[in-house]
Amino acid sequence: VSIAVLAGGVGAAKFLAGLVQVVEPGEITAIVNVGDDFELHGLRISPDLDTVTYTLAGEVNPETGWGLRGETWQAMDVVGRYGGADWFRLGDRDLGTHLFRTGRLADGDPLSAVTREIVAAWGIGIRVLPATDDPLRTMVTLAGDGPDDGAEVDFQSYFVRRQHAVPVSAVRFAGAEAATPGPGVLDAIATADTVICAPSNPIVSIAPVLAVPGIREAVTARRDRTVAVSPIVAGSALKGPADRMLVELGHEASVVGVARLYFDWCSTLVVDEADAERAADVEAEGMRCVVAPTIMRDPASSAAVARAVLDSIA
Ligand code: FO1
Repeated sequence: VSIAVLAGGVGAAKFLAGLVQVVEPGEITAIVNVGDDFELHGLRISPDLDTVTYTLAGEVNPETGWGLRGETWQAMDVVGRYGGADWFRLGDRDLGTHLFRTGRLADGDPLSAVTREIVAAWGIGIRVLPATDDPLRTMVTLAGDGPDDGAEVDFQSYFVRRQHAVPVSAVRFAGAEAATPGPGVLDAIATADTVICAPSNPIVSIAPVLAVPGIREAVTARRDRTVAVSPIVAGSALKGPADRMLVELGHEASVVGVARLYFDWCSTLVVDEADAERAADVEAEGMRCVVAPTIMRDPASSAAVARAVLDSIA
């Protein structure tokens, strides 16, 4: 078997940590969102690539779901002393990754090659591919009556700096039109026995992957073999602002809203048992609906979710 997984950050990382328990890691390719990437302090930061890598290495910070465990913050304290940007918390260990990535990219190597080196060094058995090596940045237009109304900011300025506490009126993926899929991405989708869309934010994790010209088409060609896990359970996101974002952008924050966004390119939606009564509504949108436990609390429950997803499309 070979499996391609469309992935964002924390939710996808937990799912992948389950999947490696039920299939050979060497058969898994994660195709990871880079729309959250940005530069700070002159450093190239790729949060979703790092969250996936650190989680599979068993080194992710268990309190936050991002960053490294056993972290210290001395460098950030010094940045703060200078009045520098310390709202995006780069731990002393995590900084090593950003220093290495930034230096290697400055040498002229693509993000995919640098990611391969980072992943190899953490001893992870799965393949981790950036959706694209080209610059693609998720940009968020803020709404509401504050001073920010109508301002367009990069993703982290919305998500971390403003703690995703402001409403949004639009999302776009700057650079997407000119981007090309990263090396191996289209092939992984075309040759996979199963394509899985991880339980990640549809608007800011999955959409930027599909926005790279060629990727959505490649997944659509595999629609019969593509299954998604709903990141919305009983109308709420388990983590992050996906539920609010869906509503603010005119969608329904429910498994049915997810089905309307995914049915073009995905045949099957796995929804949590809490949404069992909406399965018929999902099917009315043109997707097969499979009800299973989807909450990932620990390695055992993540493995159970992965197994249910594979069974749903066996
Ligand atoms: N998320 C936060 O809420 N606050 C932070 O200070 C923060 C720092 C950070 C550093 C490195 C990294 O890889 C991720 C980090 N994140 C932080 C998480 C991250 O920005 C978001 O969770 C994702 O971009 C959303 O998928």
